[in-house]
Amino acid sequence: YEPDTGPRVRVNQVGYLTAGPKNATVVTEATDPLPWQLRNAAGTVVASGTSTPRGVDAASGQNVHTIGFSSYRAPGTGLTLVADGETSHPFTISGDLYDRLRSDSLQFFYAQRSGIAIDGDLIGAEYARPAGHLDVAPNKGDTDVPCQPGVCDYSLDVRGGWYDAGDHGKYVVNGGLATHQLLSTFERTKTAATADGGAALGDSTLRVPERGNGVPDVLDEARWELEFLLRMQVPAGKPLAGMAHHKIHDKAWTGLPLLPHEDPEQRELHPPSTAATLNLAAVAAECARLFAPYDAAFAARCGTAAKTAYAAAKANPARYASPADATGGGAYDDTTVTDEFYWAAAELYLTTGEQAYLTDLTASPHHTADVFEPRGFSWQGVAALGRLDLATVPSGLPAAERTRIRVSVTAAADAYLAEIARQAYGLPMPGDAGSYFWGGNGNLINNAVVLATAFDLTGDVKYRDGAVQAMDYILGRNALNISYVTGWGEHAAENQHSRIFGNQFDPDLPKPPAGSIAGGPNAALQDPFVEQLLAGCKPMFCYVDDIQSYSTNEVAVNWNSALAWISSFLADQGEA
Ligand code: 9MR
Repeated sequence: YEPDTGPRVRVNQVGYLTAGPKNATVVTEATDPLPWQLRNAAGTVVASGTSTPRGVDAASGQNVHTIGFSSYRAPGTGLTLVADGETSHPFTISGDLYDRLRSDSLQFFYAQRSGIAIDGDLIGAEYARPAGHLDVAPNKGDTDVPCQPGVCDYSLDVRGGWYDAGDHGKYVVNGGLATHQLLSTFERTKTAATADGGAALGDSTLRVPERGNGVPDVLDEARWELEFLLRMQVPAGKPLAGMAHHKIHDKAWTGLPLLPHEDPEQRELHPPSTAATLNLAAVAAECARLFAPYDAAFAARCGTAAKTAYAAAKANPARYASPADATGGGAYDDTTVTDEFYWAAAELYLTTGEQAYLTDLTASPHHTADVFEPRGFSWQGVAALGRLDLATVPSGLPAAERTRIRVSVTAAADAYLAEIARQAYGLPMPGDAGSYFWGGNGNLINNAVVLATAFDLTGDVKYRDGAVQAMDYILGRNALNISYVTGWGEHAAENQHSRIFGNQFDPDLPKPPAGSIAGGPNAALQDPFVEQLLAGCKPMFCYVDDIQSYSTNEVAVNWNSALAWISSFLADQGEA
């Protein structure tokens, strides 16, 4: 199988911020520097220079050179870069490149909503569909969902929330991470200088049914999932009260495509877990502080749920989701929950200022450890979320403690910058196969979130430039010459694995909406389609834009939330 990788000059196909870094990669046999030219839409050469040979890139197996044209700052469209007889895909130079990606990436969550009819007038007629998983046949839920046999003797109304990914499951740990990233996208507007007070994330900035209700739309979207997460908590009076059920999904796997309202499978609640409970505690604590100005009653409900969940987790510190519980839905198993304890204590402390949470936080092994992994944070490792919020959200932490925490963020960002400099494709991930795993695009963007936070804390543009370079990789500067975001870039992914966006199998169904990001290359080839097709692939080539490849090409709320956070940050950079 030989993918069509187009021109050998690889650029961010969306483009480059006017005053930002501008880097490209050329695949070539040449070992000596090559001349390059930047051409405008009329074909006139507007800048030129010579490339820097980088040798063979381990992740792609390609001999590559890098091209830097950061000093060129004139806005324009239809620009191309020419080197070694090849002309890149066209791109734009502009200060507002990312404005619409901010809203597109957030809009994805509305399209993923469960328990509500999707309004075509809001996001396009092709995305209209009836409400999924209410008590309308052939659906079996989610208004009255029993546990798996033997797990509990009650049923819960767990309607709503977002479908996790290409399946119809709803998982507390992953939904919680995504909700956190939406809440954090909003919370950043209160602390970051370039967020300009958050006007771009206010009411009526998204196409959601709640627009115009006086609440910022990104909070409305987050609330859709928060209400679901709260419903997953074991009610008072039941065994394990206050814990959160780990997940709810179909009893058996369904095929593709399948619209949510047509899913005939029995829905089941899975056992409560410590990880899910702490995840709920953390996100509900954030809810309590962020919704306070808009809906005091809801904020109070979140605050109570957060405290109850945290106490229940302390009383049940080692209830782990089973890795074997993966029929009809993903396992999302995790047997290390010290990081979830740390994150939850951090959020509860930031919201309440109470000494008890600070005591737990300070006693956590993560409090002084380096919590920033080279390969990024995700649903299984969440200590970084606590650390980033402790660094940015105002609190009563002693000044020296705050400084130490902030220095840990910039130190991590420095390490990601060093990695970017080592990589010929400029990504903030180590260059070996271990960086190419299921959902790795999300982890990579999360490293950009750390870089962006370091910029917010210090104003040092080298960190902002690092975040931009990470997005260059996501949007086309890569071995496959593909943008992993639907609708963004000349050659972009469009067939992501999804039961809803099943266009590749059924032309009556839509493709994923613009702003949907694919999981990305996965060298472990964990689905039968790529196992066959891509056997022996070099890590950066272990991806295919086919609906059948769930291990490389699925949509998911946790990587779209990373995209939303970073797009919002980049949209705020404007002409900076
Ligand atoms: O993102 C998850 C990834 O980290 C795991 O390795 C993988 C296999 O367990 O599962 C991924 O999550 C999937 C989940 O299990 C089911 N819904 C779709 C998710 C995205 O592919």
